[in-house]
Amino acid sequence: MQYSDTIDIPKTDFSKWRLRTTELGAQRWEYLQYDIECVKDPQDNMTKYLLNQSDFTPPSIIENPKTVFEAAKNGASFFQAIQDEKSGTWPVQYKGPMFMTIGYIACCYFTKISIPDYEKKELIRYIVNTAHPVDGGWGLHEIDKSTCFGTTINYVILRILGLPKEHPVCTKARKTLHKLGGAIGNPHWGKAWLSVLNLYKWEGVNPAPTELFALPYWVPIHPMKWWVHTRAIYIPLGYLSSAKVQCELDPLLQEIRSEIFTKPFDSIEFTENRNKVCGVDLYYPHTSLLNILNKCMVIYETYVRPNWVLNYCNQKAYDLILKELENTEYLGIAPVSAAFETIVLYHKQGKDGKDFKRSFERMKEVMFLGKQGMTVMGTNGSQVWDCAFFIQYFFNAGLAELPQYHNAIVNSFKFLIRSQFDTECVQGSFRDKRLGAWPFSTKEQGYTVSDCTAESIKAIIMVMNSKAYSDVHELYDTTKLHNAIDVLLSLQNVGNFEFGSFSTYERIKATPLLELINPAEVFGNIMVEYPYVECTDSSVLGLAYFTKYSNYRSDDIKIAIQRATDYIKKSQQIDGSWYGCWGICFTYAGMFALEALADINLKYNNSDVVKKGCDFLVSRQLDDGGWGESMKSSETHTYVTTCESLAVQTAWAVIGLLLANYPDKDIIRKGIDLIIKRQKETGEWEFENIEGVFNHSCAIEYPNYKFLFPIKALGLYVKRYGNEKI
Ligand code: LAN
Repeated sequence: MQYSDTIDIPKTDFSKWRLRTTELGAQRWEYLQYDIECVKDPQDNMTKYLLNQSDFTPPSIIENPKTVFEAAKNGASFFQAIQDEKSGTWPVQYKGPMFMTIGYIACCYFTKISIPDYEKKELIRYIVNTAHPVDGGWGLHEIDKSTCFGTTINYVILRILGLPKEHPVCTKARKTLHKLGGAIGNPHWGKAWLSVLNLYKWEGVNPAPTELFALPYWVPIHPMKWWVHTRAIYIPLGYLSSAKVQCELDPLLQEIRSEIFTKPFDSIEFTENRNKVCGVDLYYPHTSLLNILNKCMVIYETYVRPNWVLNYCNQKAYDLILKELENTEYLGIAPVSAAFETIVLYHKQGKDGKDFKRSFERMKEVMFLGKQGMTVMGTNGSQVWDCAFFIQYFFNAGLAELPQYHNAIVNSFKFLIRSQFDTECVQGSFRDKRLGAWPFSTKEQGYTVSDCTAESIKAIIMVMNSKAYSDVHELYDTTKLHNAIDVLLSLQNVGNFEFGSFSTYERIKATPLLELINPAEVFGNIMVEYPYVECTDSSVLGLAYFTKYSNYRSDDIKIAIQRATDYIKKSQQIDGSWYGCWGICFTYAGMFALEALADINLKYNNSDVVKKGCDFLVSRQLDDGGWGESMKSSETHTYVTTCESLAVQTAWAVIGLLLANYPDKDIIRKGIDLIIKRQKETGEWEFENIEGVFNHSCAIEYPNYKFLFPIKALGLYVKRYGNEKI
C-alpha cells in the first residue's frame, strides 16, 4: 500500500505496462491501451517483479536451505530469474535524486508536447509517494529534509501535471514552501528551471556566461577541463540563460506564479535576489570571489556585451551540444544536462528539428516505473556496472561453474562485449580516447568510467579464463582488452594532482581551486574531477587481474598498481577507515580497499594498513551481528550507524574481512547469519535502505546491490570455511 492509495490519487493498471529493452541495454516503458494487446503480448515475469505484481512467479529453489551455499544458490536463482534475457542486464529503478523529473516536464511544457495520461498519473504518484511524511515537501533526494529547491520543483511538476491547487498534497507542500521563504530562495539550477518555465526572471539568476566556451583551451580554467557533468550542464544552461529563453506565459503558469512566492510576482525585485538561497538548501555557499565575478558579469551582460559576441558564444555552446549528442547517441551524459540540451535544440531548430526530435525521444529512456510510480532516474540505468559485478561475483562465489547459471552469465558476458566502446568521440568535443573502455550504463551513453572499465575487464577475463565457458570464448577477441588497458592506464592521475589515484570519467585536468567559483550552491566538489579511493581500488583490481592473464604493457601496469596502492594506503584515515564517495560510506570504501589490497597479497597478517582497515570494520559491528551505516556518514564525514543492521552493508563488511583473511571466524559468521536471516523464503533480499550517494549530499539507490553483495559474501565464506550448516 502506497501513500497515494490512501488519498485517492489515481493509478494506472500495472498489468498493462511493458518494459521494452534493446540488446544495447536501452530501457523504455510502454503502456498498452487495449486488453487484446495485453493478451497477445503478456507481461513477463521480470516486469511483474519490478512492479510488485501478485502474479509474479518466483523461481523454484531449495526449500529450507540447510547450508550457507544453499542460501547462496537460492539468492542466485532468484537473481537469475529476474534478468532481462534480451539484453542480459537487470533493469531497475535507479532512483533517489528528486531534481531530475523537472527536466522532462519543463521540456514537454516548453515544447507543448503533451504528456500521455498514463505517464502523468504515474509521475504524480511518485512525487506524492515521496513527499515528506510530516511537512509534505521534498528535498534534494528521497530521504532528505524538505528544501526550497526540492519542494518548489516538485510542486511545480504536480501543478503542471494537473493536480489542482486545492488538492491536500499541494496545500500541504505550498505551506512548507512558504515557510521556507517561497521559491525566491531556490539555488541556481532551481532558478534556472523556473526561468525556463517563465515562473521567474532570468535577471534574477546568476550568469552562466557562454563566453567561457570561446576561451582558448590552454587557459587553465577552461570549462572543458571541468568535471564532465558540470560542464555538460553549464553549456546548455549558459545558452538558455544568456539568450534568456523562456516559455510562453499562459493562465496555468500565471496561477503557479501566484502560488510559489510569498509576494505577488510583479512586486518581486528579481535582480536583487540572485544570491538569495534558502538556508536549508545551502550546502556550498558562494565565495566572495564568485560574488564579485557575478557582479562584473551582470554589468558586462547588461551594458557592455555586443549582440554579436552573445551570438558568437552561444553558437559555440550550441556546437558543443550537437557534438555531445552525437557522442552519446542523443542521450546526453545524464538527465539534467540532456533536458537543458533538448530545450536548446527546440529553441534553435523548432519542433520539427531532427536533432530535437531524436533527443526528446531518448529522454523516455531515463524514465522508470516502480511501485511508487514513475520517475526520471539518475542515469539511463546501471547496466554495465551491475553485469560486471554479477559475472565476477558468481565466479567468486563458486556459482558460475554450475550449469544452471551458465545462460545468465553468457547473456551478461555478451552484453559486456556489446558495450565496449568501438569508436572515438567526434573531433572538437574535448573528449579523451575512449576506444576499448566501458561506461556505467550503456555503450550509447558513451562516457568512459574508470572503475566500470576496470570491473568489466575483470569480468571478461573471468569468463575467458574459465573452461566451463569455452563455448563462448570465440565471441571475444581478447586483443580488444589492450585498448581497455590503454584507456585505463591513461586515466591515472600522474601529473600535479593526487598522484597515483583514479578519478571517475577523466584524469584531473584543472585545479580544485575552481571550487571557488562553484555556482551550484547545493553541491560541493563538482567543478573538477577528484581522486576517488573506490575508483582507485577497482582500477587496481582490473589491472592486477589482467597481469595474471597477459603480458601486455606489464611494466607500465606494475608501476600503475604500485602508485595506486600507495595512494590507497595514503588515503586511509587514522582510525583505519576510508571515506567512500559513491556508496554509503566507510563500509563501502572499506570493502573496496581491502579487496584491492588483497589482490596484491596484502592481508591482515602481513599489512598494518589491512589490519587497521579490518579492525575499523570490526569495531563497527552491531549487536545483531551485522553492520549498518547511515547516509549521515557521507554528509558529516564521520561514521554514523543505523539502529539495525542492513544486509547489503553487512555483506560489504564481511567481504572485506574475508578477502583480508581476517582471523576471527566468529565475527564473520555472525555477519553471514544476519545476511541469511534477512533472506526471504523465495531466495530474494528486499530493499532495506538506500545504498549509494553522490556529491556527499545526494542519496541514490542501487537496487541490484541487495543481490550482488550478499551472494558474493555467502559464496566467499563457503570458499574459505567450507559449506557450513546454517
Ligand atoms: C554515478 C553513478 C555511478 C558511479 C560509480 C560507477 C558507482 C562510481 O564508482 C563512479 C561515479 C559514477 C559513474 C557516478 C557519477 C555521478 C552520477 C552520474 C552518478 C552518481 C549517478 C548520478 C550522478 C550525476 C552526476 C547526477 C547529476 C547531478 C549532478 C550534481 C551533476
